[in-house]
Amino acid sequence: MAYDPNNIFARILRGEIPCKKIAEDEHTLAFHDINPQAPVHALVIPKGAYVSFDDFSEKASDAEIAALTRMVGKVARDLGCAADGYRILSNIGQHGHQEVPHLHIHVFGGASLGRMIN
Ligand code: DGP
Repeated sequence: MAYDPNNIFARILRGEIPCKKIAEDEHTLAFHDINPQAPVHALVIPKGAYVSFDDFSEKASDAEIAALTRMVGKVARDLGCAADGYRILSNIGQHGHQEVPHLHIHVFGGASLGRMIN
């Protein structure tokens, strides 16, 4: 799938649409989800044009991959989730029910989340 430069997260990255920013570095941006599914629900995205984790895992530089990983952990710690635990998730493509075609890692926390896989 070709990257759509007008997807909503690309527009957030360009500052065309506001977001509740949590943190930012050279390669990543973290912000609160507009429709939170848990007391903490953050999104961490790369600044590069990657449709999904599939795309990112194949094409991103080691620096971009490291930055995204570090930012996910930092956001979870900064939002107070590290002690009691949290969940990270990325929906990928049609079967994954991905809605926004720019890679995003969901960070859920702040409450017991229930089991997803038994
Ligand atoms: P997914 O199904 O994994 O593609 O989830 C997309 C998420 O993006 C969903 O939890 C809602 C969130 N979202 C969609 N539009 C916006 C927006 O304009 N701002 C913010 N902050 N989040 C958004």
